[in-house]
Amino acid sequence: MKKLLTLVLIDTGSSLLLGMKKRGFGEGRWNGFGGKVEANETILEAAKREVEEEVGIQVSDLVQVATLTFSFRLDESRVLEVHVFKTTSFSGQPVETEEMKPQWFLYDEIPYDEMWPDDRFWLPQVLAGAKIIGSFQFDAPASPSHQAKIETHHLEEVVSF
Ligand code: 6OG
Repeated sequence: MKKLLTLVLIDTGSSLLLGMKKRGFGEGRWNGFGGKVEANETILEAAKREVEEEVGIQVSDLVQVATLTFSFRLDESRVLEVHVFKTTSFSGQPVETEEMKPQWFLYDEIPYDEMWPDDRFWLPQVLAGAKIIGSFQFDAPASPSHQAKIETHHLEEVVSF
């Protein structure tokens, strides 16, 4: 079954707000903010809710910049469709929560070595203004003891979503 997820990039144009994931899927990696879309909400509502829950700020003017599909060879039941949004507008101050420890990174200091390995393929393009449809096949689901590796990937630039 395909799981729908959101990922929000809070981007000033020269730096990006990331959170260190403290627990659950992706623990120990820097990432944007997001999570599962619940049955009673739209993808956009889920994206805003997750940002507020994970880092305590309210975002508006979300623009979709990517749709990424992740599959895992050794766990074919897990397929993730992640809808990625970017925004420059938010209100409130980022705060650390039980899930995420936030930090601003200048574009050329983004810690790709401590992020999901797919990020270095699509994130620089998205920060440069591109819109991307991407798919990545990992060898296995990540666990703290296993660094998941990308086996194949495909990226396509689109004009709009
Ligand atoms: P929760 O499980 O905390 O949501 N996510 C990924 N992000 C990247 N860059 N690469 C991946 O490669 C990802 N898999 C999941 C989507 C998980 C959060 O992590 C993102 C969500 O924002 C496999 O509810």
